[in-house]
Amino acid sequence: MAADDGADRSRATSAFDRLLAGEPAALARALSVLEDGGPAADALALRLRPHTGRAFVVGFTGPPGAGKSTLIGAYVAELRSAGERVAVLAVDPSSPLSGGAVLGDRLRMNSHVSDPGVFVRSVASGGHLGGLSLTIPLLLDAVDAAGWPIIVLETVGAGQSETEIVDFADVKVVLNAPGLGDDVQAMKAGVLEIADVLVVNKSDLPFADQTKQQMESMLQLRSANRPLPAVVATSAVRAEGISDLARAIGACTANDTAPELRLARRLRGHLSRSVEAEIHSLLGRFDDAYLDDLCARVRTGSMTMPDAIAAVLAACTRALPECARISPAPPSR
Ligand SMILES: Nc1nc2c(ncn2[C@@H]2O[C@H](COP(=O)(O)OP(=O)(O)OP(=O)(O)O)[C@@H](O)[C@H]2O)c(=O)[nH]1
Ligand SMILES: [Mg+2]
Repeated sequence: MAADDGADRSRATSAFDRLLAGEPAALARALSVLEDGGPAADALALRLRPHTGRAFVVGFTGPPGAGKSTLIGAYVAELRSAGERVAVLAVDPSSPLSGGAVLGDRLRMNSHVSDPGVFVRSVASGGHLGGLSLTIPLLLDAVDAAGWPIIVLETVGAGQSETEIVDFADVKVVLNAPGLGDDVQAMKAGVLEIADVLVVNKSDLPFADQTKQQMESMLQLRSANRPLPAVVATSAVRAEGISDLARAIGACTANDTAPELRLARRLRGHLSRSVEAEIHSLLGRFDDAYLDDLCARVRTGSMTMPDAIAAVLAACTRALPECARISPAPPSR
């Protein structure tokens, strides 16, 4: 699929054409190539690029167990009843890929497994070359190129993931639910800051109203330069509040920018994530003695911290693209 590099050029071309024509099996294979990384992934990503920029990405994030998968299942059903085709990429922290009903069950999307208007893919969060945040945008490109107009992205709201969603989702839906430990207090301020739609799921449970009130009062802390997100109560298991959710998401999509600007934002996220990852990996190859020396200079006042940072960045730049161990001469005193 990925190779233009000789072995079977005509088969590779037709597999790519089948991907562009929206054949699910061709898309599934392309996603595996991208997940595996390496030159085949790079070549495929390059071929996909001209075919991207149409899809709208709706990201769902929130703490483990808040009901993201169940709610996405209900949201997908709502979209289907409106005649929309939708793809789902779910980042699964626990297990590797599997297909068909098992996957549908784990993602709580059993009813959609046999629906040709729905494409569901679980993305294992472990074992990616370059980290998940470097893989997601490529996977989105493939699904986009395959002609899916709406892509729902599920990530667990822990660690880096909620910021991943900022970079790659056009609408950010942030969930919480009553009974998850510290409830809203446990939500990081950053998550509230990024939300376009806030959801209190499990509205059938006791204390859901309090959770919603807490969320609404937390919003006072949000910086004033962004419009307040809609706060929606849902019960994913009872399919209640789902049309409110779809309406709130739809309102965001109506206000959003042109497709080329959405794609530019996604590429920008990919670029900054990749640069961060590159610098992080280069930093790990510096001689400790060199870094210690810089810190000693900062401590004694013979160098400012901004100058030390500039020295490290300059050394990183010199090291690219070679992967030699970085041990630059110490800066002159
Ligand atoms: N009472 C109630 N339970 C719900 C609701 N939505 C989901 N659940 C239950 O909550 C549990 C977790 O649901 P999931 O949809 O797997 O939650 P998730 O956020 O996707 O979980 P992770 O992907 O593991 O982070 C399941 O047992 C669901 O049946 C709801 O609206 N009400
Ligand atoms: Mg889930």
